[in-house]
Amino acid sequence: MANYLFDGLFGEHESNQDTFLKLLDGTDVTYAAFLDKAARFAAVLGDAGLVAGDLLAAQVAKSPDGLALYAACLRSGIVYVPLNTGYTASELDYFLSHSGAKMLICNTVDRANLQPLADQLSIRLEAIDDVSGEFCLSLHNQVVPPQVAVRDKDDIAAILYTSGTTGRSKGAMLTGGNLLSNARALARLWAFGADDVLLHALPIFHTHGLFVATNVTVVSGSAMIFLPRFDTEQMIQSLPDATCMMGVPTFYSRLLDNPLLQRPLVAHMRLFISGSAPLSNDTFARFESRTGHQILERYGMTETNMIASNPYDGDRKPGTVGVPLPGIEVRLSGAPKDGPPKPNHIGGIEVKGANVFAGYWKDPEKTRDEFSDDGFFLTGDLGCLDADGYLQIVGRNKDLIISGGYNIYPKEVETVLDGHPQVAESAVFGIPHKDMGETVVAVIVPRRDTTVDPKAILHDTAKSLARYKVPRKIFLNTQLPRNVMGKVLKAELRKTYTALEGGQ
Ligand code: MLC
Ligand code: AMP
Repeated sequence: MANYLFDGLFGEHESNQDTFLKLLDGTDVTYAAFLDKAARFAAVLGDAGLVAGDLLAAQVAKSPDGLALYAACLRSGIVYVPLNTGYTASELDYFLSHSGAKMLICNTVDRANLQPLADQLSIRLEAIDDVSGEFCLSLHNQVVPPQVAVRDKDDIAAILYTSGTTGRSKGAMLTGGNLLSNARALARLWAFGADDVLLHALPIFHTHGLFVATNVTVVSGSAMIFLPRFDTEQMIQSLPDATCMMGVPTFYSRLLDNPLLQRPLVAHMRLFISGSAPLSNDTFARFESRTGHQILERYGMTETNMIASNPYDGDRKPGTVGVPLPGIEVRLSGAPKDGPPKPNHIGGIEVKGANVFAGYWKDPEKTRDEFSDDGFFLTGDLGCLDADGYLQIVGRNKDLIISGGYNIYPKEVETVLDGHPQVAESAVFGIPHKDMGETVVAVIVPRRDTTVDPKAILHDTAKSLARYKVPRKIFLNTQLPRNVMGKVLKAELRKTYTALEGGQ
């Protein structure tokens, strides 16, 4: 195969006149039109000097063109580095410097803000939606698309940055083999077909929206209702035209808060899938009683794509993430090597298979740290297996907060807070939140002889951190609880402040 991933995903769609994207304004984009746009992007990127193996970073609002840019990179073998649209310039500085991306694509509204950074790093900056700019104009003028680049199964297709427990983000390198094997496995498992219409309201800079939702749709030749973002009313309006939906648990709890979500609205739906964060038993039960549908929960990670899923046919057990996908090995640390899993044994979840990434970009040491000697990836999640082999995630041995499906590593936020002139030290942790599952809060020990202004601290923090990482509340204290080793007792803080906030 000339281009393992691109051909595997899009190979059969070049002249496919079926709808790929259904847009809010009533426009439909066919597969053929989408791939024509991707070919034009590929030509423009080639003219700009990018070749297979170069990195392209994109911080773009969700749009059909944003998605075509992803397809263009796969077509040209350019390594796609999608970035959360919430990242501030100072966060981008790290991603761009570390990745060594040759080009950054943004939206026109952000261009002035990003130009100084691009100049400083000598990165070419282009706006995807500047219709009068040279970049977009040359898109229309392209007539002969370049050859599809030759890419192997093991070539890196994308690098997705994930935060780390040390506060430093790591770039997970995903190969064509990783992405295609997972897309095919999921499409088969969830019985996706050409008649499906997926309601897509997720961002397209993360594994969930970009790989799970988009790649599964493409390998199945189905269509997506491509919403710019999650909006409950919009979802309710779009559900009658969809057959499936994927979302984080917040999508489901927000839908449940809307009285228009009733059985007749979704009677025709084939499948509701949830992931990226724990789906509560309460949401599962309320959704089933209101709609008659059992949400299918699955589990994955940027580094591993999807690992386990509840079945399409068969028991969907609430509170579990189902069984490992075909061909993927899952084991728990400390479990006996042979024989059936011991019920109630809790261990670190370790994974091996074609889904597991190729390592962290420019970080062989970190890569080594996160694999066992026999090649299993250590997820940092804690789980147990029931007698039927269903995996339950019972906790994490990584200091991580998941808010509305976004991961926040406390260390990164603490580093920023600790650098503030009013702060002596800080502890950041998550407390339960009705809408987001967890929300970020901080306890701050003020510096002596300073007047603290929590509002000012939060305002200053938001200058360097994306807003979803900024604590929703700051509590002041004279000291942080520590154990004898001097480690801050986060569990104790979580308990104390959850009680104080009444569980939100
Ligand atoms: C937005 N905000 C958030 C937030 N999303 N804060 C905390 N957590 C979040 N998830 C901030 C905004 O910046 C804004 O801040 C304020 O909250 C307004 O919120 P909102 O309007 O209510 O948020 P909304 O835009 O509706 O977004 C909420 C959401 C969105 C849940 C719809 O976050 C979302 O689409 N989440 C999906 C994330 C996702 O795709 N994760 C997959 C990761 S891949 P302010 O300060 O300006 O008020 C992965 C692997 C796997 O995990 O297994 O899938
Ligand atoms: P990310 O690094 O953004 O890819 O997030 C991956 C993490 O999300 C995993 O390590 C889990 O902690 C969490 N996660 C994903 N899916 C689920 C799920 N269904 N239930 C609980 N946690 C999940």
